[in-house]
Amino acid sequence: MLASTQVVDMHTHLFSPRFGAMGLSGIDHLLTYHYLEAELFRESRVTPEEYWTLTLTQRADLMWKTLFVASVPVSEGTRGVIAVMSALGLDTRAADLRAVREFFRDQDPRAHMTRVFKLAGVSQVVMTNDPLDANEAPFWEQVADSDVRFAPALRLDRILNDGAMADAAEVRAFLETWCRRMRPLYMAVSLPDTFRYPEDSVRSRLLSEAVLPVCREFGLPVALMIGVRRQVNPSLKLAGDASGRADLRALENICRDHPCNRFLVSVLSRENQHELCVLTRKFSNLMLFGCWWFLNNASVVEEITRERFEMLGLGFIAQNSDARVLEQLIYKWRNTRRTIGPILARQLEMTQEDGRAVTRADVELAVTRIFRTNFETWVATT
Ligand code: RAT
Ligand code: ZN
Repeated sequence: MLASTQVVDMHTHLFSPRFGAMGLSGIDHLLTYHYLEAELFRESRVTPEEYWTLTLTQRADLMWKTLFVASVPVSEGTRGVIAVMSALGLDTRAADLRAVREFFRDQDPRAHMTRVFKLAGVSQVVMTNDPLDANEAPFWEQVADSDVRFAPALRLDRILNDGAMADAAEVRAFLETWCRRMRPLYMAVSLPDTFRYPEDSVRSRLLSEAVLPVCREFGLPVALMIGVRRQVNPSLKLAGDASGRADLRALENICRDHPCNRFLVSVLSRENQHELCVLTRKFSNLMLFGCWWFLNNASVVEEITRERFEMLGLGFIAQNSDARVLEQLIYKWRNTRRTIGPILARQLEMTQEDGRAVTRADVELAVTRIFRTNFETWVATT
């Protein structure tokens, strides 16, 4: 059942074909994923400064040699590359990447994309679209996207975290324009572990006076991803972020003060997971989603998903992939199915033990809710 259910991947960093080279695919991007770069700097003598002077191909070669040829791929990140290669019929013990690169070069991009979606069991992915990204903005001037497999989400980090705009009226007008142009399923922001709400800050004011009102106007939820400590080690670039325990009273306040807004929430610290479940039980305008980034490892996914079933029943979104490279969909969703399948099965088994026979239809309902319809319902404008 879990294997055949088509999931909706509600937060990724993938791009539809219309965004051209912004959409990453292939072995070189798979190997230079920042989850792996963090591992490389611990296994190789290369310094980040040296590494960043290399070409993409050279970086991928170094990664392959260090983590896959001279070592055994055991970590979640390295096994991901192996799982993708294996699913595509590639030699996972190759001495170098020549044949692997050739394989990707020979693929027809559209047919390959369709194959990846099929292998991953994914019907739709939600992108992360930053209207203030100079590379991305021009693509939105073109005609609407015809590829329904990709849906937009309007990312607010530059506005709420980087001080790109300070005037609430200006931000409001900007967001209204972009909601009309982009037609996002939701707005989204990642927030530090120090996030407070309300507080005397530009972020807090922009949230109350611009973001939340525009979300209400357009019937959009806002996704709050709380607990990232950006650039703890800046020399690692994207791999230089860490996580921190947040004070979830901020979330409590924002949900209570804005009952007409809907919130999608993920928190990065393992230590915050239980209180997030508690808060989700208190606020019907809060939908918990995903096992984010450093949590997306079997051991943690297992622990927090069990807790979620126990405390929230089927009322949460079990996972999103956060994929940055197309083919990562294959391994990330394979891992999710492998880890969450048995947990759900055990949960339903206990329901049965307690006296209610579980039918095939019950299983189907459970699987589709946590991997698809909870999200679809949450973003459906009424
Ligand atoms: O998981 C990641 O790839 C991170 O680098 C972040 O992009 C994070 O998921 C985010 O959306 O901020
Ligand atoms: Zn992300």
